[in-house]
Amino acid sequence: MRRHLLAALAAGLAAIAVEGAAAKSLEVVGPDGQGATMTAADLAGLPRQQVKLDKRGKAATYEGPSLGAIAARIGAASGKAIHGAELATVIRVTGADGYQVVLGLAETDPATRREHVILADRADGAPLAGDGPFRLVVGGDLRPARSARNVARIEILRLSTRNTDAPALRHR
Ligand SMILES: Nc1nc2c(c(=O)[nH]1)N[C@H]1C(S)=C(S)[C@@H](COP(=O)(O)O)O[C@H]1N2
Ligand SMILES: [Mo]
Repeated sequence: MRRHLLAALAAGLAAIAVEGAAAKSLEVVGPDGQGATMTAADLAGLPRQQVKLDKRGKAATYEGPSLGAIAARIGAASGKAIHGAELATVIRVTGADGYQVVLGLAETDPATRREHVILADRADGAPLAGDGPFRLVVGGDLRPARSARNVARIEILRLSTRNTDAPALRHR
């Protein structure tokens, strides 16, 4: 009897663990519109950074994979390839509640900006609770408005246009 109870408990815990792992995923859309699901395992191999977020005087240290590395993983340009038309490529980060934040791709590139931009999965050493599993944290921001909580989707959008009406403004 006791053994059955333990077996049932173990099965229950395993189910919860699987559910937890599945919930730790997000939708990604690459620059050509190709969609996919990125799991915690996909993110585990990416370079991680720590970034301080100031929440009205209360600072917390967030940690997680670089947003630029995530963007590169789903097909965006990175490093020196971020030039020309790619300077008009943006990343839209959307929370589970529909909250949207847009960053220029170049802003997320560690070779371009000193301050890091991360998709945090930990704060002050612990997994994110209600704000998780993922939270956007933009290093250098003076207030947390761009720090989208409960990130559910990351999209790469190319905004560059070749404006034939204004050839003088055409990028090189
Ligand atoms: N998903 C989501 N993220 C969000 C918001 C929101 O409404 N939805 N509000 C933003 C704003 S305006 C602020 S000031 C901070 C507040 O974060 P805090 O509750 O951790 O202090 O979250 C930001 N992230
Ligand atoms: Mo805010």
